[in-house]
Amino acid sequence: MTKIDQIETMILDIPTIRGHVLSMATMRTQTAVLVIVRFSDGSDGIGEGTTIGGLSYGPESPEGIKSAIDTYIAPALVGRDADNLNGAIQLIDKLVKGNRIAKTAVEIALWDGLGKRLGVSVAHLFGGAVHDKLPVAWTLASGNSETDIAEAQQMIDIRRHNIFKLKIGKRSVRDDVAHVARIKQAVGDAASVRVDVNTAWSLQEARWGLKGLQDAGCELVEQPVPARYRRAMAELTSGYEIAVMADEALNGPEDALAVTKARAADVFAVKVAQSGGLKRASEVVAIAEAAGLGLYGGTMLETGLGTAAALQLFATVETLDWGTEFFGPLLLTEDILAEPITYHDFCVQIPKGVGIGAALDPDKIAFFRRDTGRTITAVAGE
Ligand code: MUC
Ligand code: MG
Repeated sequence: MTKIDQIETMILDIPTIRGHVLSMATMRTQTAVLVIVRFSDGSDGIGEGTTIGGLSYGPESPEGIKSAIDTYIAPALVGRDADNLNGAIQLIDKLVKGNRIAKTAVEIALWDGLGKRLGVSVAHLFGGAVHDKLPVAWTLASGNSETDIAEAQQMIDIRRHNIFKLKIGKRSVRDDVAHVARIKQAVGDAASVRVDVNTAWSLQEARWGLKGLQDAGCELVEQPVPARYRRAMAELTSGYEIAVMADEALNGPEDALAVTKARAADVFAVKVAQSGGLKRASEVVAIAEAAGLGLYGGTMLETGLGTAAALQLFATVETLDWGTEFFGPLLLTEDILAEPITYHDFCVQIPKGVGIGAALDPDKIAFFRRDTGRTITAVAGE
């Protein structure tokens, strides 16, 4: 029997190519928790657990993710059967409440290890890929309409993206709607324009906002109100033609079921990290499919590693009506993979190879690791 021998974690701080202005934080650095699981047969698996803007997006911080793994998850898994993923997932769910991103990081590494030992991709372990590429959005979040328009135009010209998600919610609703209308007018029919409010609006602000966004030609609004405002989300979903997408409201299959029952979204942004891992994310997908809801592959702006893992799962999903946003590595100044994920013709390619189809670049890891690498200060701020 191959056993789990050792679980190593480290924090990486990687600068972003520009400030990424979200309603709750401006990112100038992305921080990822990297997990390396070593197995008794000499093989290994790699995983990533990443959030956005320290503790400003969700309840787990990078430091908390590392600590949860080192203190609680790793000691429970060491010595166990490496090939029994369900056993490991069930044990950790019993021993550790919440901490979905920490669980995700370790679970991805276990899937990667299993795939590598069997000589197959993680998509194969989830029943087989039905896509070799997926449509991929880009987020316009420079904080400036002119810069966003120039960026959008460049992305269309080089055929990298023709779906744009605009980050709004920091300014007044009126200013935000004007910003979205300007960008939609500039790109016209060449691109789909959507917005993500990251929970910043009250229900009344959302009513004004959705009306204005709809008139401006915006197709979808993501998480306009706080995650716990399920009734408000239901009113917005039924009250407007613009599609309403749940993101922060979806923390695993239980939330997916509750949001579905409350008719509180038209579309699910399924994030592997927020779901609690690849298996739990596949369950969220199944609930949306059964309910006839739209699907979108969401990101926590992971590096190439977490992005490769998500691509393995979403390559197995029959219909992603709203595409994906697996552009995380493109927001970073450097990729940490030996062979970066490729993007062209408005799509991201599913990595080939065994496991999650990704290998680390050891020099980049040494450079960006917080404990021994170069120090980068700004993590998130106003
Ligand atoms: C989010 O809330 O969706 C995904 C893309 C992006 O730019 O930010 C994230 C977070
Ligand atoms: Mg979102």
